[in-house]
Amino acid sequence: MDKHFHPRTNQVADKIREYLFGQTLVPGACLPPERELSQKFELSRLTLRKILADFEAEGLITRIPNKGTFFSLERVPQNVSRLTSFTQDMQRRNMVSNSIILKAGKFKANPSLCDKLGIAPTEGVFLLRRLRLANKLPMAIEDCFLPEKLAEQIKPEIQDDFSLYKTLQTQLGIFPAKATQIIEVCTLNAEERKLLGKICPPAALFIRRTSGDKNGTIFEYVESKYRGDRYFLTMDLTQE
Ligand code: 16G
Repeated sequence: MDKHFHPRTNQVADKIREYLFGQTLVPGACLPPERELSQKFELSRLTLRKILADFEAEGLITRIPNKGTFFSLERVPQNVSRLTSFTQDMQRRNMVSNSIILKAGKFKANPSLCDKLGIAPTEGVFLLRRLRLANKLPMAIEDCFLPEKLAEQIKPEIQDDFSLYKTLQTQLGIFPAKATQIIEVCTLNAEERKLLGKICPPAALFIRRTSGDKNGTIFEYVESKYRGDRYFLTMDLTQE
């Protein structure tokens, strides 16, 4: 807290902190309006704003011009040296994973995409586009391209709680063994930002993954956009 505040302001700031953060926090939720807070704590809007600026500097809240003030969200670590699925990653963090299926159907693929999947240009490609959620909050948009032949076998399973990796393993005996991943920073377009939530910053992680089984047969090519404010990447390094 700002040491230059008047002692009474410091006391009120503590009360506001208790009031806002003492209750069950819903990350990403909107704070009560400034008017309501200033009336409740008998503060001028100017003093309240100074207090909120302090909370923001501490990373407790995020203020977005013209949108409001929100409880900040925790970042989750993503170990990019391990070949895991979204569902596994969330389970490991005790978060409940879920998806909103945005598209699940045949995709008009170009030769380069078929090449990535290791299939002939005449073979069909299936697109599974999902908004991936953790504890009901949007984390990433994932475009998963699968050879149509493979997708046909798992299509009936595609629901909100569908795990591709789990289904491949349990139903088809396909075990993800090796993947190549490229990570870049990208800017989200308006539609993507709408899907990822109103406090989502415009910068995201753009991850492309090509995965295969132990025989080297490719089963997916995935383009994902991960929210820039929800992730940090970790990796295990070894000396050559
Ligand atoms: C992860 C993978 C993605 C895979 C998905 C399966 C990255 C960048 N991507 O999101 O390639 O298709 O998990 O998840 O990590 P699921 O088994 O939960 O459907």
